[in-house]
Amino acid sequence: MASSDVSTSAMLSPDTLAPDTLAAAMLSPEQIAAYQTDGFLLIDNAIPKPLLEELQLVTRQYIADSAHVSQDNDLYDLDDGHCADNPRPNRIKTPYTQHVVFQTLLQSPLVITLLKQLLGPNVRLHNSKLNTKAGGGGTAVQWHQDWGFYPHTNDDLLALGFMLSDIGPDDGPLQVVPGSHRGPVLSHHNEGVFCGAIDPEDPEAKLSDAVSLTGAAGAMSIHHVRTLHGSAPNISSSPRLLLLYECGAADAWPINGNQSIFAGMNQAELWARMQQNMVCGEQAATPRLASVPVRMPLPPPADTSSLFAVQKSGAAKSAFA
Ligand SMILES: O=C(O)CCC(=O)C(=O)O
Repeated sequence: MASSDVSTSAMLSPDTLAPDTLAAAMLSPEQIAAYQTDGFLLIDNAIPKPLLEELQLVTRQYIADSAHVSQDNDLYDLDDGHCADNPRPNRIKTPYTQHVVFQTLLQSPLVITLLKQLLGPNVRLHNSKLNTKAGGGGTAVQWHQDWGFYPHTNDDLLALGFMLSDIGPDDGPLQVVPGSHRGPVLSHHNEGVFCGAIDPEDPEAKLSDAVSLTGAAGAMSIHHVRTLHGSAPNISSSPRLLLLYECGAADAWPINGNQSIFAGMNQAELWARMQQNMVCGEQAATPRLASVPVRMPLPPPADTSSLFAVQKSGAAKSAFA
């Protein structure tokens, strides 16, 4: 879908959103402390209604348009059972580069204010994704730490998760293990191959402590890059829509070479992409090296085209029925 296909984005410039969103964006000292302790936050009513409605409209259109696609491609990851009569995308890939409305949200004062409070003045977008877990059993995401996929020179990275649908217990909400971002980086390997998921039996995983991040459409979650998380199948009748932006301090540089989102780029292209992905502030050529535990996502499984492909082709152990 071309960005011109959809309605009102031009009216929703980041500036016009300021009055509605800044109040939600200023985190209290208690919220910042909770994020540091627990590795996640939940904020209700984060997206102003006109923008939420447009995000929902655009998302519904992408889901409907997936009916014309029969296999995974640069735009869609498809669920088992997907067909023209019953479109079931798991994910719309890199929504930030697909439609202006997803740029409007990330560049809004809400998001920039939040990001600066948690990551400092210079913030770069790592990746974006819109997980559209279909109703009637849409795919589980097995337990993992995002850090297992994309280690950096320091761990000042997080994922913003915007709920574009109401998300209750039956919808396969994101679940997180409080405090796990301060613990070890768990093995995401099965029989020596990266599988993008931990072993649910790993005694260090403490999955019984997990909490579900539910909320009404317009709410948002934030989770640290090392926070252990996953989600069960969606057993409700409608899609669960979670829009994720993974962002980091600009001095956190990816260290997984060809497995990173900069795969295959030459030095000039890499630098240009880093500049393009800046959300606020400046990209410097001076990575900050922190003492952080790292396990490389290597050797790779047969299919590394998406998280779903990694977990499937790497034969990740399922924690969900
Ligand atoms: O959509 C979800 O429930 C989890 C998504 C996630 O962890 C991911 O895409 O990395």
